[in-house]
Amino acid sequence: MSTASKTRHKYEIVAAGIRATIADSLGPNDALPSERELMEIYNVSRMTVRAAIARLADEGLVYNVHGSGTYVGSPDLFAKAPKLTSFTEDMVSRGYAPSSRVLEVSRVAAVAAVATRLGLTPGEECTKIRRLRLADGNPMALETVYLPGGVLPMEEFDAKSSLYGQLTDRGYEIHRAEQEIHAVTLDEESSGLLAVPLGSAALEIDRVAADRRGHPVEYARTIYRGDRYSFQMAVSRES
Ligand code: 16G
Repeated sequence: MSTASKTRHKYEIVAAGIRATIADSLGPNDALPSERELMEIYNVSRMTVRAAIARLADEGLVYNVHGSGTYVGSPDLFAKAPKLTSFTEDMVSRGYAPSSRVLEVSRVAAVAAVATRLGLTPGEECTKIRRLRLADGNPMALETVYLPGGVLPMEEFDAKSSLYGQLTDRGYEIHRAEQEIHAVTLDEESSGLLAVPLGSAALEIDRVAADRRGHPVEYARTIYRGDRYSFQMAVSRES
């Protein structure tokens, strides 16, 4: 095992321990034990403690006050920290029952824009999936997804169930993503599918998602109805 992976393993254990302490005995804005105390409790170096706290701060679970220490975040802020979710998870957390109408599942040659994002050579095979996603039976989003052919051949995709669930089962669990959000107006086809008037405003989120090894696994363009969907995120001056 390399030194880097050993360190990662340790800080994850410390982060899990601190998470459990917070859940059991600390409330919003309570101070965490000092760095030195955490080093003693977990018998680890200062670097490992700092890595564990940085991880928890990324999750929004704790925040640092310069020169003072680390404190437990408020649940409100924590709940709004953006999470990488699938449509299924996102809808369930908003209290809707998710479902899908499959529009297209095909094998296509990657055009340049898709190839660049997925780290493929233009012309390489990928799987294209278009689905109308519904919440409580009403149209919510229109997804166009591209996956490298080797990750999920079209014949093996069950379009009615969660894509992210199937990627996890195949060893390509989505771990992180880069997203760009912008406004669009809906053309005739997309407004018809989303059941809103032609030219309605909508929110497009473009996502390139990678697995734990950092390999791009998905390029997706998801268009959400502007009248039904909003995207919340917590922002902070902490670096
Ligand atoms: C969301 C994702 C999309 C992903 C899909 C998987 C955004 C902006 N897009 O629509 O990238 O392919 O979920 O959902 O969140 P599933 O696992 O429910 O099929």
